[in-house]
Amino acid sequence: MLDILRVEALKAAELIKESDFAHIYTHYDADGISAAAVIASALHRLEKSFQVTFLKGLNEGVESDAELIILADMGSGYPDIVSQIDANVIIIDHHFPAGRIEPKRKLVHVNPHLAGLDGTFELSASGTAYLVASVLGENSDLAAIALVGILGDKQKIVAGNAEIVRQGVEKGYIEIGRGLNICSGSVRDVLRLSIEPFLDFYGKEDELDDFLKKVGIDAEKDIDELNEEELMRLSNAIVLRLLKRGVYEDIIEDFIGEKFILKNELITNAVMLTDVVNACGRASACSIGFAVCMKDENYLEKAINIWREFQEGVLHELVTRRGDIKEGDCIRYLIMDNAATTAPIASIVSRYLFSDRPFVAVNVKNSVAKVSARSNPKIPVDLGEVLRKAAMKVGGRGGGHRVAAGANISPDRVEEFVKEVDRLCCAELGSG
Ligand SMILES: [Mn+2]
Repeated sequence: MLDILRVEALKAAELIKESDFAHIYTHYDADGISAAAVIASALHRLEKSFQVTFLKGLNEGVESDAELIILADMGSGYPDIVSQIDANVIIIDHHFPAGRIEPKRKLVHVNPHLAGLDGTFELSASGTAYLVASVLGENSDLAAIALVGILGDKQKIVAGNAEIVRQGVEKGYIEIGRGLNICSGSVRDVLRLSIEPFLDFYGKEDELDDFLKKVGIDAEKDIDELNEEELMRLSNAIVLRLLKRGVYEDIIEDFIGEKFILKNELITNAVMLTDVVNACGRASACSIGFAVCMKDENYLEKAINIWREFQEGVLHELVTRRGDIKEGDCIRYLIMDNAATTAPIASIVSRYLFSDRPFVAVNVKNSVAKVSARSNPKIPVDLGEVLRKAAMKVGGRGGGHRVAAGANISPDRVEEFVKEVDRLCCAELGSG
């Protein structure tokens, strides 16, 4: 399945072997951070040195005098910027390639879309990086780190991703178990702080204690130490709670499906490791998430603390602002001032509080209004297109995917923008 891509990976390996140093540029999310860790580990094993720079996007620019630049989780969408780089370039990306790259020197472009795979669900940047690592040497343990990006980007365990998991399982680095796909820690802590799934216990500690008493589970017990029967009782009760709240059904499947255990990693619960790396990225502490992926124990405690603070921050924001959620004709929206985060809030609201309509979160901060919109595949609206058009109408910029999109607009045109988003959504839903 990965054979065509492997041909490109081999070319990348050749280019890597030619130089002693590579400057890796990567995206600041879990997929980008883990992709960089996969490449860096492979380079390190070949006794090559490297430097990693984390970016929000390639439009921030590349400034390096390295002979070899590796772009991870980015590059395919910015042919103009890549064409300006005066170095050998390897792109290891899974975003849809946009336009022609005219490289100044040698270029290798490893992207699943160029090899008959769908990079949205079938192979992440970390998985593509794993493929390159696998032709550089015996690096099959890195399948576990590749899984962090696969989960972080909410991809499916199919096609290329499934092949990576299969290899990790075969070599004993990944174990597929049963249990709840939820973070690790004491039962009370995990349920209170969980965002995926969001269980709505934050700030409702009494309700949580009641819930656990009814289910008959010790709140202080480590959730990974529950026996099979306790686990069954707890998962049934959680599923019931989620269903009562009308969450989007696929969430239940993700939650009680397979659970991945990463045998050799600092954090063995794959969901937890992904969450921790993601939080480090969001908290502008990418290098700490990267260090954990590189198995540097010195950073583990720091990373867990960042994760905890991040979860608390998002949940606090959500709990204090949920009363301000407004209804349009076809959407729901929330306008915030100086909120710490926008995208995670949009995600939770659309998945766990209201999954029947598109949700738009606007955050006015530093004289820019940042917009995050979310929906799910059951809602027949292309949010990427809607945000692109609505942002353009108010002189801003927007776009993205069907179910997750964003925009930046001027703060004084927020109301006009929200109205236009609502109108476009109604038009697509055929009720406008
Ligand atoms: Mn990615």
